[in-house]
Order: sequence, then C-alpha cells, then structure tokens
Amino acid sequence: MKSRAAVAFGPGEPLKIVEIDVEAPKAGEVLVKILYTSVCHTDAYTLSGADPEGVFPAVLGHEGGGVVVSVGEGVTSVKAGDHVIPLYTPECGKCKFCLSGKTNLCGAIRETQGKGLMPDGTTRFSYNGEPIYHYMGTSTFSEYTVVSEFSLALVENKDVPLNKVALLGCGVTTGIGAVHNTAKVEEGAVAAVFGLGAIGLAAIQGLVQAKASRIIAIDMNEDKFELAKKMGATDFLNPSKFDKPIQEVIVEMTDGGVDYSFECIGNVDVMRSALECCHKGWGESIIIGVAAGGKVIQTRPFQLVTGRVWKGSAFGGVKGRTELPGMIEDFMNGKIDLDSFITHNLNFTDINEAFDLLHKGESIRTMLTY
Ligand code: NAD
Ligand code: AHE
Ligand code: ZN
Repeated sequence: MKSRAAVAFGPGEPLKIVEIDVEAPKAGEVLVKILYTSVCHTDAYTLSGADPEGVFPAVLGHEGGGVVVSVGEGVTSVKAGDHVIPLYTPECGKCKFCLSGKTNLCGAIRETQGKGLMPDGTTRFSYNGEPIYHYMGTSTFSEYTVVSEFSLALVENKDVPLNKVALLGCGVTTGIGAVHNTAKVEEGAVAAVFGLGAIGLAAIQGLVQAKASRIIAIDMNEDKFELAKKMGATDFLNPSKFDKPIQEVIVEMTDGGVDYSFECIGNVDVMRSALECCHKGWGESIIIGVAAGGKVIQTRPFQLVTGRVWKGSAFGGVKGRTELPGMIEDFMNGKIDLDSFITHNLNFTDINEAFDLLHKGESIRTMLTY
C-alpha cells in the first residue's frame, strides 16, 4: 500500500514528505496506521548522523499511537482495530533477557532492529523501488508502519486519547521509570535532575510520586524552569551562572551531595557532574541521555571506590507490553500528567518544524497529527 512518510534520506538533511510503498506484514508482524507521533531528542540524534546505528534512507520516529490495520501469520496478541503504542524496547516474554527478571531489554529482535531491518532481515518500506530502512522497530514517521508483534503495547480502552498516551512510547515512561525501576528512589530522598526536556521533566514527576524531599533541576536554558517547578522541582540551577563546577555547588547546598541524580541530556561532561554531585557512600547516578558514538565517560575511580554508583536506564526499565497498561491507567486516573509535556500541536507535514522547536529549546514535545 501507499503511505505518506517523512523520510530521512541522509544525515543532517531535513526530512522529506514523500509517498512510500509499505508491504503487508509477514509472520509475527503487524501493520499499524499511526494517528499521532511526537519527536524525541533521540530522533534528532540519529538524524544528525552521530548514531553508530543510524542508517539512511530511513523512516525515523518512536513515540506514537495508532490502530492495527492487519496482522501477519501467527499474531495472536493484537487484532485489526486495536489501539496500540509502538515499543522500541520490545517484550517477547520468552528470551533470556525477558525471563531473567533483571532487565527490560529484550533480545528477540534487537540485532535486526539496530540495522533498520525487520526480524527476517528485510524491509517493508520502499521508495521508487529502493528499500527504506526501519528505525528502532517502530518507524512512527510513516502513516502506515510494520512492526513486530513484540513491539506493541495494547491500549485496551478505546476512550484513551492516543494523542496523549503516545508520549508513553518513550519520553514520559523513560523518566518516570528510571526513578522507580532503575534508581528505586525512596521517600525523603534528595535528587538532582540534569536536563529539563521531556525526559528530565518526567523524572521530576517520578520523583514527586516517590515523595523525594528535594528535587534540584538543572538546565542552561532557564525558560525550562517554569515547567520544572510546575512538575514539582524545588531548586533551580543554571550551571553557566557559577564560577565553579556545578557538582561542587550541589554538594555544598545538600550537605555532602544528593542521594540520586539523573542525566537527561546525553553530554558526557554533564554525566561526570551528575556522578560527582552524589553523596559519598551511597549516592547513585542514572545515565538516561544518549551520547554520540565515540564519546566516553570519565571520573576518578575514587568516586566509585567511595561508594557512588553509576547506572544506566533504557526506557526507564519498563517492560512495555506488561507495564504500559498500568501507566495508561495512571494517566486516566490523573496520577500521570501528560498534557503539560505537549507544548505544541502541529500537522504531520510540519514535522521539520517540530525538530526545529526541539533544537531551539522552545518545545518539550510537539504532537503531530497525521
Ligand atoms: P531535550 O532536547 O528536550 O532536553 C534536553 C535538555 O537538556 C534541554 O532542556 C537542554 O536545554 C538541556 N541541556 C543541554 N545541554 C545542557 C548542559 N550542558 N547543561 C544543562 N542542560 C543542558 O531532549 P529529551 O527528548 O528530553 O531527551 C534527553 C536525552 O535523553 C537525549 O539524549 C535522548 O536521546 C535521551 N533519551 C534516552 C532514553 C533512554 O531510554 N535512555 C529515552 C529517551 C530519550
Ligand atoms: N543506536 C544508539 C542507541 C541509543 C540508545 O541508547 N537508545 C536507548 C533509547 S533512546 C530512546 O529515545 C535505548 O533503549 N538503548 C538500549 C538499546 O538496546 O538500544 C547508539 O547510540 O548506538
Ligand atoms: Zn525517545
């Protein structure tokens, strides 16, 4: 079938809206009509050319919501008409990872997913007869996309607004999940959040849910402080306003450092600050931001010897198919605020403007309607 898509033809180039060809889903696959998608910083990262797994031409996009059109052979967990959220962290439920009880990472399709291919090693997208690559197993920047059955969370209640819960496909789930699943923040904890985009703001929301006593919000763009305050942050720091490293400022203002810090930027220097602002003996720093290929983190090993812990978090440690239904319910019951993240609404064809708004630091999330 034909599908409108925003194709990334090359690194650093604006996306081009073209009509691509989409093949029917094969065994274990599902054809989804995407109704809404937003743009995450990771899409911008891959489009920039800095992602070692970035292949072109590709249909990017991994934060969306849609309706199942048809299913391939053997698919049993979803059917035509179901509302779904694509998952870049799939959940097959039977691989070594899924059965470990130790991680939300799933091994079933990760290898081909990272190459922009479907599990059988081919693509379902083409343009003028030439193959177009998939992205993160989701490719929500095409009106019709094909994904693995393992890459879909079911939205059982059709009254749930897909133009809101699309955000649970990445940003909000990642930030909230990192607090509860990766850091396991306890009541009364003192925390620092570096970077106040959707991921950082969602981490703040998770910290409020966990009843943290103090939430220090850090960003170079002070326009971000207002929303961080609305989410529940208690202190606000712009590192460029200090003549010493921000970790020293934080250690001084917290009597020795924070219990937990979250890096939500993807900057390896900030990752160091986030580790070193943690309290001696127990402070834990969670890396969420994605740094470009070739970048490395560094600190004095003494920082770890003296009890600080460095961890990472992908999709907030959340198992999407099992846990997203509960998060959708939390949203419907007012326990998760999604509306505040949607600072802009645009038509899908204005997708390059959504990227511009993100780069300029003017948006948190732009919700695009097909
Ligand atoms: P964003 O661009 O909306 O937010 C980043 C924020 O960081 C901005 O507010 C910006 O002003 C701030 N910032 C940039 N440089 C800074 C610095 N040196 N010091 C302080 N603040 C600085 O991005 P986002 O969509 O919220 O994504 C954030 C990061 O998280 C990205 O790296 C993205 O790729 C990553 N991410 C990771 C996961 C995961 O599962 N691990 C999931 C989603 C996103
Ligand atoms: N291809 C990238 C991987 C970047 C990365 O770490 N991605 C996160 C999700 S970001 C969502 O916005 C993730 O889930 N990582 C675990 C995984 O299996 O990819 C690179 O830099 O190589
Ligand atoms: Zn993302």
